[in-house]
Amino acid sequence: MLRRRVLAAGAAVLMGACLPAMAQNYRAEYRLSTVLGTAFPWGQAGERWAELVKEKTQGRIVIKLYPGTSLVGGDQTREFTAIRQGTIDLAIGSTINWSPQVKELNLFALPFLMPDYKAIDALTQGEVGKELFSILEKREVVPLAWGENGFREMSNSKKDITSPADMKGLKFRLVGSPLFLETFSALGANPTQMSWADTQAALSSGAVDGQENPLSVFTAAKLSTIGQKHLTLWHYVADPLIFVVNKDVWASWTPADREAVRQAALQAGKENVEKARKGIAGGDNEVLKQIEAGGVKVTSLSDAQRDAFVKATRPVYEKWAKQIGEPLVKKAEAAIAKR
Ligand code: X2X
Repeated sequence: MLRRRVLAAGAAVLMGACLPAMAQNYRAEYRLSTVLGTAFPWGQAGERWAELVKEKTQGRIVIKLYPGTSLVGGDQTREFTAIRQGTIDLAIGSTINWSPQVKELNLFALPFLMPDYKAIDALTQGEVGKELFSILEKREVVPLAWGENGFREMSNSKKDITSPADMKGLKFRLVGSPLFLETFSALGANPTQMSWADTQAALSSGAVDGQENPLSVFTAAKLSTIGQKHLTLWHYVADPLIFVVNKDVWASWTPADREAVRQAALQAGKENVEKARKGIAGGDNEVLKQIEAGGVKVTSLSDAQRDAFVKATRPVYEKWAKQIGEPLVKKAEAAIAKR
């Protein structure tokens, strides 16, 4: 009897010692970085992840959304470094913005690698996706799930574009790694690198003529109202999003809470992909109709027209396949061929 009481008291002391210690490791709030805000599927994914985490951890983990990559002053290509350094606790980032630090993520920006949505899925949901996650783990972030920004279509304020020759001399705003600049240079355009934070003003003032972004971004950012009246659907690249957590933050959580955060990311990612494709994919043209209603001339390319863009950018593809790593690129090409 006495022994049992001593044991019970001992257990109570132990629990008393452990519980506050565990709670102390948890911060009142964790900072989640995204480029786009809640008017866009990307920012909505951030909101949803936070909501699901709160629900699944019974409020133990509270996440605050920082859109506009505001934790790095809007400089989206510095986001990955800030996650590693702990200025950012969690992020949903585009492969484009992290590719300056993680060269393998340039894979998705190889021009015309992915012809359709099935091709994106064949990469993110297959062996290539796993390999990229293990590369990210080696770079000391914890990758949890894939989302999607989308196929990036080209718009400009000057003219309809049906061939690389039409792009000659047009000034395009681009972001990310030199691969983008080289692709647009190969097409004869005049590319300039700029963060999203500066892009709308640059388009409005005419400092740049064009840009490339998914249709969901084109509509939510109302680019047709700032002169972007010519849109070419060329599906040249697509950028998936990746849900990650800083590794020290991850280690500070209990295994059960880590699993809750992972499941929340997987669910928010799945919903995000559906949202990013809504009105765009699978014969549903709602978004395109909306864009045309805004006075935008939408140009689709014939196979022959598209081939001219493929051919012009092929040397860039081949050069960058080597930089990314031929085995990974070959694996991606094989997964797409088998889709
Ligand atoms: O800056 C862009 O173009 C955007 C919003 O699509 C990305 O962050 C890659």
